[in-house]
Amino acid sequence: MNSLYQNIIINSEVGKTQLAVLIDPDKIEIEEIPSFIRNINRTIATHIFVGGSDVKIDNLDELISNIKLHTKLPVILFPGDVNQISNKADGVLFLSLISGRNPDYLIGKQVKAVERLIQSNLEVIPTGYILIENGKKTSVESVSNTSPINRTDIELIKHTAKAGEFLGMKLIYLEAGSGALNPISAKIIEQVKQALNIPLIIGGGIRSKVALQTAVKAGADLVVIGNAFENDKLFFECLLNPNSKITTK
Ligand code: 1GP
Repeated sequence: MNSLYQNIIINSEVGKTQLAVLIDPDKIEIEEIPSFIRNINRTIATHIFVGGSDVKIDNLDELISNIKLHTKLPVILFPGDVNQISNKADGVLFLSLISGRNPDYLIGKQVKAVERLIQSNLEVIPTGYILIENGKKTSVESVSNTSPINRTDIELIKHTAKAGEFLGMKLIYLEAGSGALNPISAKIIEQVKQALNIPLIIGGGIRSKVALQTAVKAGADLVVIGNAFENDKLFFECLLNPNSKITTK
């Protein structure tokens, strides 16, 4: 069986749009999971990400088990901290915040996570995480106490992403921040994608099908959407998959 990472690459090569729905455990009740996930199953979503920058959840295992009861989509952790690791998921983005200069978020928390990861069956995917300024302070910025890269400094964004690749990271994630006013621009995506030989994830502030398509057209291999699904229970309707069956499991 292919790994999660191999599947991301294969899907990219065949030009399949990859969409991850981000679930923030603090913003959803366990009782809401079945209907939420059934709706997601009807969309073009290919992944479910679980995490957030200031999650204080203690029932992560239960939440993820519940998600997995209702979908076959891979569940990947997008942890904001060491306590957001659950062996119930399929994989984890092993993030290093390479746009920042806070050693805790570059390597400190990663070292603390190792014990849990060794004991898990999670597929660990090393990911260079790059925060880009979008006109408003984001929670990643506050929690990590780091400055984002200015969106006009495309050279620095490109070089940071490429440095991540040279360091051996398998994915680069360009983050405008949850609820960002503006998503990462097509210009940034195009230029970073051109410089990279590894898949590119784009997230933050994407709240329409057009914005998703713009990111994909510019070169995003995988797009992450969180808030749009949380704020509008009918958002999934604009991303319906014509081939999906009503029940998928
Ligand atoms: C946040 O990139 C993700 O880390 C998703 O952002 O919630 O704005 O879609 P939104």
